[in-house]
Amino acid sequence: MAKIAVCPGSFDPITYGHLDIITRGAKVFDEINVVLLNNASKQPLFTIQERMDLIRQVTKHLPNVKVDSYQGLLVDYAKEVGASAIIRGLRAVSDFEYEMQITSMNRVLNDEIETFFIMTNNQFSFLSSSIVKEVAKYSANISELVPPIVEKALMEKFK
Ligand code: COD
Repeated sequence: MAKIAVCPGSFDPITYGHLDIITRGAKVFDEINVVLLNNASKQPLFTIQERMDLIRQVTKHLPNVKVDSYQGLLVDYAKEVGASAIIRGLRAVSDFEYEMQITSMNRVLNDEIETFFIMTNNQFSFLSSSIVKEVAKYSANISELVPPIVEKALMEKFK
């Protein structure tokens, strides 16, 4: 049976940090479903369609990666697509508390789905979509933080 994992997030927009987690996950699982979900504490800059298009374009070289969006609970989505695992990235100790909280909540909701953490690549340990948006607003060089197509989309948003 194929081992399917979901890689959930806001991806507003996708960065090289996200891409690194997706790429490494795709080496371990047969299929990765990158899924855009609603994070109640975030106000996205990009629409769902824009974010999905960007993820699709930057993952098109990975044949076992699919991109999707879902209005609902992550565990319900995972069940719908037959996934047995959730992949999350960990950057620093500061991520731990939040990740622990959502992992525990997801386990209460469905204890058959395991969460796996992939430690960030050192070079991306400081990187987040928020920090990228913050500097892109001031036309700073973000070419080492996001793929060229994402950089272009950010420049369009802030022009
Ligand atoms: N290096 C490594 N990993 C990274 C990096 C980096 N530089 N940047 C981000 N990541 C990882 C994050 O740690 C995370 O694992 C993933 O990439 C996605 O990050 P974000 O910021 O795009 O996504 P979040 O954290 O906003 O996603 C939260 C969800 C949308 C998954 C969550 O709110 C959710 O599940 N919503 C649906 C409702 C639900 O089911 N709620 C119950 C659980 S609380």
